Amino acid sequence: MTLIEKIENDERIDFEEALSLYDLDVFTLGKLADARRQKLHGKKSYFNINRHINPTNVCKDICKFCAYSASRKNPNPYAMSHDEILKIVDDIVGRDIKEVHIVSAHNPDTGLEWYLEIFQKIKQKYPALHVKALTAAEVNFLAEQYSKSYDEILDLMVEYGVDSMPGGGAEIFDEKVRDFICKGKVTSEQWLEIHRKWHERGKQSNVTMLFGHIEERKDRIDHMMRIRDLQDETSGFNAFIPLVYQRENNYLKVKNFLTAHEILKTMAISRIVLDNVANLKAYWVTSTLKLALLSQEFGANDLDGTIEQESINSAAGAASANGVDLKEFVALIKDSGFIPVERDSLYNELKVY
Ligand code: V47
Repeated sequence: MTLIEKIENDERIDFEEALSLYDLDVFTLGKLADARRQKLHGKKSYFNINRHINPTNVCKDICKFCAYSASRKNPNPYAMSHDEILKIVDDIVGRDIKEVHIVSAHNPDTGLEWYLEIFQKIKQKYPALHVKALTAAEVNFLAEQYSKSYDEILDLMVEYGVDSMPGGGAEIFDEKVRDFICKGKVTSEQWLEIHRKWHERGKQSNVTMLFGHIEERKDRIDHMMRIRDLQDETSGFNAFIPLVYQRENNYLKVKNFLTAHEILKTMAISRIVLDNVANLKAYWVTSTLKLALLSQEFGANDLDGTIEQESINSAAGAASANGVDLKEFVALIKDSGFIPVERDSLYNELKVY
């Protein structure tokens, strides 16, 4: 049986086979990935109405790719008060927003309560609002900073009202690449352990992959394989989110940037390799809206959301500072030949447009 037949028969492929997929032409890959997508989701493309909040940019870690944290290149440190965060939440709830995605830098000066009590305050006021918050990198930071175990931090998250965990901080799991781009931060093993423990609590999360910097294709496949292994154990990942590296205002000197061709191939390959993760998110913030729409033909079935405001990726050059208008978003998905479906944070359908 050829590799293509194997994929068409929905058989699992191994590392070498996955890597060799990059040798196929982009259209063949697109066709294979689209068949998988259509079996699971037909022509539906999901999104949610959400708002990102990034409460502080003060960070004890130094990731070379990051343009968001306060540093020599971005000397504007800030940390929002809970009242400031609640004011944003008050405003968005009135506009039908159903999820807040709260991610911060690793600020050693705020105290553990500052990180956690805001979730409780939001949930007490708006029990129906989904709180997606704290990456595994933040969990690791809080555990180290306040001498707690992961179990203790994760239990506190549940107690204070975190509904699901975002997929940030995964970057690239290969230890050599990881050491170069973000040494000192949560390790790959720790990142996976934290998500395993979160899933063991009956909770769900996402997983990202930062690509297009110094990693090689084999590192991306390795990253996907480690995710697939954990997902076999827990089934806790809702979505895989490849993040296209943004080049501005950071310390990572990358000469060659990804072509659209390579991004689409990677999308398609991740749909094929991650046969146990239902949703592949084309995060328009880092890929551009146009390429995210095209990614729908290459396996992606989710376009994240309207976002409203975003600070981490836009600091590094992404055109996402102000989100996207809902009407325009829906029209773009329709015009591209897909069915826009508003979902909640756990992928229950809310409205088919
Ligand atoms: O982990 C930082 C990335 C992530 C850059 O779970 C960069 O639904 C590109 O994880 N170029 C945070 N990326 C964002 C994130 C996320 C986004 C949307 C949805 C979800 C979800 C999660 O942003 C970080 C890091 O990998 N990032 N700098 C950069 N220069």
